[in-house]
Amino acid sequence: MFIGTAGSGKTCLAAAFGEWLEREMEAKIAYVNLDPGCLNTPYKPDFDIRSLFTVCELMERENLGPNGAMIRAAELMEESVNDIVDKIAQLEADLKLIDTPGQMEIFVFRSAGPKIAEALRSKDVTVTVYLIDPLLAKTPTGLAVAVSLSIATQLRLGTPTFPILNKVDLVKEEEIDRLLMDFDYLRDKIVEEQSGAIIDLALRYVDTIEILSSAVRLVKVSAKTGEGMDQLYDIVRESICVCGDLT
Ligand SMILES: Nc1nc2c(ncn2[C@@H]2O[C@H](COP(=O)(O)OP(=O)(O)OP(=O)(O)O)[C@@H](O)[C@H]2O)c(=O)[nH]1
Ligand SMILES: [Mg+2]
Repeated sequence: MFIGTAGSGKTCLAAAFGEWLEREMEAKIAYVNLDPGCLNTPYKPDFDIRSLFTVCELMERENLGPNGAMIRAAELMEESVNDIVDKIAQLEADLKLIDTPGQMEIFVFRSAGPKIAEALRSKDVTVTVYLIDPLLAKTPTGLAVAVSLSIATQLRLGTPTFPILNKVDLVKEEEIDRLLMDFDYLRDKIVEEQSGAIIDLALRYVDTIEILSSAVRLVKVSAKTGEGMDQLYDIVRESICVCGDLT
């Protein structure tokens, strides 16, 4: 499952990773679109939530604004969890790539996401890839918040969750690498960035993230250049091997 803040690149990464797996690994891939708000997808969905309802339809039928319709869509998703997960389970593929709604709070922080994740886990090994968008994590504190959202996602969905740095073609790599891998360096940079009492809060925030983060290597990917797809495959494959069978 690909999770991330709005515009973090979930849809493009699902498409790029799927194409890479089909080409390099000769894997059979099933694409699942769980975003009822999107108009087009760069992949051809094998299951599409839009076959059940779309945000546009809900706006018209129930006279709702875009956010109200997204929330209504999340309620409908929750009501149809068993149906949705049965359809995903029936897809025959080596890997199923699940693209999730644009705004992660609709999926992760409401009941639909946790219920879908629980039902998926009961049927198959399920792994979450959490996309950190470098455009949202430009400051050291912003980066700390981005990492903590990945931890919150793991807590909500209950699946093994891997934070990855997306859109790596846009970033000056060394700095962000070091900030993400070296918590002391992150603390130093936060002290430089912030002033006053907020420094103390930010430092304690980083302490908590450090305790809660599992020490994994940082995977950096770009849907645009194809960089890092092999490393993404490695972490997904390793977690599948740990959690269950790789068949
Ligand atoms: N430079 C660069 N841009 C990217 C990359 N991946 C996605 N984008 C751009 O980021 C924007 C959002 O990409 P999407 O894949 O639609 O992101 P999303 O998370 O599915 O977005 P929503 O579902 O609308 O929230 C688009 O303009 C993409 O072209 C990448 O690896 N590099
Ligand atoms: Mg999307």
